[in-house]
Amino acid sequence: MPISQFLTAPFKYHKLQTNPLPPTVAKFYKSPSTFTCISNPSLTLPLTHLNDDYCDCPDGSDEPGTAACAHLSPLSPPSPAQHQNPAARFNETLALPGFYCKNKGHIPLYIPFSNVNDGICDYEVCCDGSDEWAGVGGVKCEDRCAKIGKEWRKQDEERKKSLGAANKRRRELMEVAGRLRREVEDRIKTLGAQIQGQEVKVASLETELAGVERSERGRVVKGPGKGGKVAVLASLAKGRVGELAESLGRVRGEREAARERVRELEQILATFKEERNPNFNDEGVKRAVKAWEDYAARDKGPDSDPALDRDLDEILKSDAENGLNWEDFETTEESDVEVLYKFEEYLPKPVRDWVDQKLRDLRVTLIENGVLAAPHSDAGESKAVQDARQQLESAKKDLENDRKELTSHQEDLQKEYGPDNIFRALKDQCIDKDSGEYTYSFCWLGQTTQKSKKGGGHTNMGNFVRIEKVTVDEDVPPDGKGLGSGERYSLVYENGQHCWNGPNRSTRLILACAEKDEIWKIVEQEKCVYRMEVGTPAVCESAAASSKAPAAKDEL
Ligand code: MAN
Repeated sequence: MPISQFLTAPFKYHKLQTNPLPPTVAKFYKSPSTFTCISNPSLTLPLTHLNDDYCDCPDGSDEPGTAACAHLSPLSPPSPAQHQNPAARFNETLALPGFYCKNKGHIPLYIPFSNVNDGICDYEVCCDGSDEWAGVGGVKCEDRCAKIGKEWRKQDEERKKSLGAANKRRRELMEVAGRLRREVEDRIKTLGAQIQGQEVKVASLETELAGVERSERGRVVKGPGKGGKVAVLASLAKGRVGELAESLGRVRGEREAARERVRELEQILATFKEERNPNFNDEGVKRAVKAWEDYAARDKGPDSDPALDRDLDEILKSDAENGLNWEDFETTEESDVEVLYKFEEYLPKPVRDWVDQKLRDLRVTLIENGVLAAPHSDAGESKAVQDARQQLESAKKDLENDRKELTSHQEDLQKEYGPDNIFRALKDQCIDKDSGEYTYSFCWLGQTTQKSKKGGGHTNMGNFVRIEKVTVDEDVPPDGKGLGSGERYSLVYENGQHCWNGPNRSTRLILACAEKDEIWKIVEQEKCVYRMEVGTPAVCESAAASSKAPAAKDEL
């Protein structure tokens, strides 16, 4: 029996000691007398039943070196993940995940029991050829672990170097992502303060506008166009001002003449009183002298008021001397209101302010009490109201814009940006790849597109909607450009261009660690449903955390 070559009664125990058994289960085979099924301790067998090519234990543990319990094994060969993590193949049925190839000089791996002694050298898993220990059909498998192990270590070295560079790049991306997030947070703070200030400003401009509108309601002159009524008014005013100035000059001259005559008469009467003969007892003269004395004793105030005279001097100066150019008003391009402001400037300031204010207040009161009709609405707004309104509108607009920006930043902070926010650093960067008759591209958190090499526009293959995690189990090609096994980040793009007789186009990106961003593979899984395998440093450390490193290497 070939099996006896592997395990014969006289040195069963010794053979089991040296037989390649995983260190985790070797202890179960150390008993010198009997063997107890690992997962079924109620079943005890004589040692002759071990590796006797007959499956006694329900968990297959009595046949660690033959294919007798292979029917208990999973039909498929161990996956890369199961190679990397042998524990993954232990389940309730099997005590051992497979035949243990110690592979000295390389990495110990499990091979399905069904592959043991099947006449084929499975060097990919059992580089030491131990799976064909029985020499079935004369097959002898040499030990190639030294060569395969050396090649593997070389590649592993390169993989590690590449992983080191990828992790470095990832750390850089993390820094950028962190900085971008902090910028958003800072901007939110700044906007918060800015918005508070703007709210105060808007409130004050609203009050100001209301004040200006109220005040403007008291204005009288309002022409439909520039210079219309004001020009007429200016020309009337010019004539009237001229007449008044002339009259004032004349009255002032007459006043001076009258004063002179009064002085003359007073002088005559004073002389008359001094020089009369008191011995003439003339009653008429006595009464006249008494009346003069009474008149002279009365306080008649100052002869003239110098301040008033100076004002009159100013008023009586010519228009040119006053700097008043009527032509400016008669031909002005400015609005009536502006002109009136200027017109008022030519009145003495205290008078101008007082008159202006009183008149406005009076008009406003009359309008508010329904005594005076409000100015016609079709007359348009005054420049003062327009300016106040414009300032208010502009402040409101700034406030609105800042509020919108704040909301968008706040929403942005709630968005999912992947592990450590890493995709924030890549957002909107795009990667292309030619595949078949198309050039495909994806933009991080943006859009995926397809463009025919024969020309034409881009076809939208989906817009980014969310990040998910998916489990993959695939071989990694020698160049390392493959998804491998484990949990992977996936970016889902949906609602692309509608597909004739099909759905809206959609794309799923599945990401694996790589030194640089690169589309490895594109497949149209079903009509208008695409899948892209993408390498990127963005998921490296998380990838390392989710898929285990090759197991048991230190057991060599
Ligand atoms: C285009 C491409 C293909 C897609 C067909 C569906 O040719 O977008 O990927 O399968 O349209 O009609």
